Amino acid sequence: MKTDPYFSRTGTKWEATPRVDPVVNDASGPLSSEEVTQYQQDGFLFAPALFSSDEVDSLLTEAKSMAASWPEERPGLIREPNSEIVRSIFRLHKHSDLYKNLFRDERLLGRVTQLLGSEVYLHQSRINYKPALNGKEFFWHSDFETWHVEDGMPRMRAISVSLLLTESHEFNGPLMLIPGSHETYIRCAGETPENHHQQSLRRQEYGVPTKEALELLTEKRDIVAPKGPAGSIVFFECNTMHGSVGNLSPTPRINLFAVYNSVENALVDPFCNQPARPDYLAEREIEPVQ
Ligand code: 6CS
Ligand code: FE
Repeated sequence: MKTDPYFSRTGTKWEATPRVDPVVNDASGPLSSEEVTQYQQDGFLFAPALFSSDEVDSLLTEAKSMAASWPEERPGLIREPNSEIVRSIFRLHKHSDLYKNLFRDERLLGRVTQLLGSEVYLHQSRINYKPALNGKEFFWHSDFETWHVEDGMPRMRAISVSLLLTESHEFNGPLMLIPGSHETYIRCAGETPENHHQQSLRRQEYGVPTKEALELLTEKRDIVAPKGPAGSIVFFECNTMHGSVGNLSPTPRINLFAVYNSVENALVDPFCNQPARPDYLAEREIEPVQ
C-alpha cells in the first residue's frame, strides 16, 4: 500500500506531499497557450458564458424534469442531509440523450482532451441542485483523493467540468477553489467507513482536509470563487481543493458536472479496504467520448 504515491486514510495524521503527475499532457486544441499555462498554474480555468442562454434553457429544463421524474428504484438520486429535497442526481450520461450529446460537445471535449492529452471517457456525471435556502454546503475536498481511495483511480489525469445552469453569485454558494492547490496532495487521516458514499454525498467527513492543511494550501494563494452567468464553465483539475457554502438565496443554484478521465487512467481496485463504489458514482466501463 505504501508504494502508492497517493495513499491516504491509512493513519491518524494528515500529511502534505507533492503531486507526482504532470498537470497538463500537451495536445493541440482550442485553448491558447496562455490559457493552458493558466490552467497549469491555477488548477482551473473559468470560461464565462461558453454556452448560450437558449442552450442553458433546455439543459435546465432537463435538470428539473429529471429530478421530478426519477424512478424511485433507480439508484443515483441523493437527498439533502436531514431533508427529502433533492441534492444531486448521478450518471446523467446513461439517462439523458440531451446530456449525452452535451458531453460530446467540442467546447468541452476539445478543451479536456487538449489538457489531458489523450482520449477520454466519463468517470462520473451529476447535477448538484443546491436548492434555495435548503441547499447545504459541500465541505472542502480534493475529488481525486476520493476517486483514488474509494474508486481506484490510479493517477491524477482527470478533469471536472462544472457548467453553471443558473447564475453563480456570492449569495448562492458558488464553487470555491484554492489556486495552486492541485500541486499538493493532502493525505487525510482516518479510515474509510463501510458504505461511505451513503453519507459522504450528503455530508463528507472522511477524505477532507484539516484547518492546518487548508492554512498550508492558502499560504501563497487566496481562495477564489468564479462568478458569472448561466452557461459559464469551470474546468478544474481533479486534485484542486474546492468546496462551497450553502445557498441562502431564494433561488436554486444548479450546476451540471462531468468528470472526464483519460482512457490511459482506467480504474483499478480501490486503495482502501472496502469494495469499489457503485458504477453510478464511478464508471468502470470505458467508452471513449468522441
Ligand atoms: O463522491 C464523489 O465522487 C465526489 N463527491 C463528494 C461530495 N466528494 C468527493 C467527490 O468530489
Ligand atoms: Fe468535488
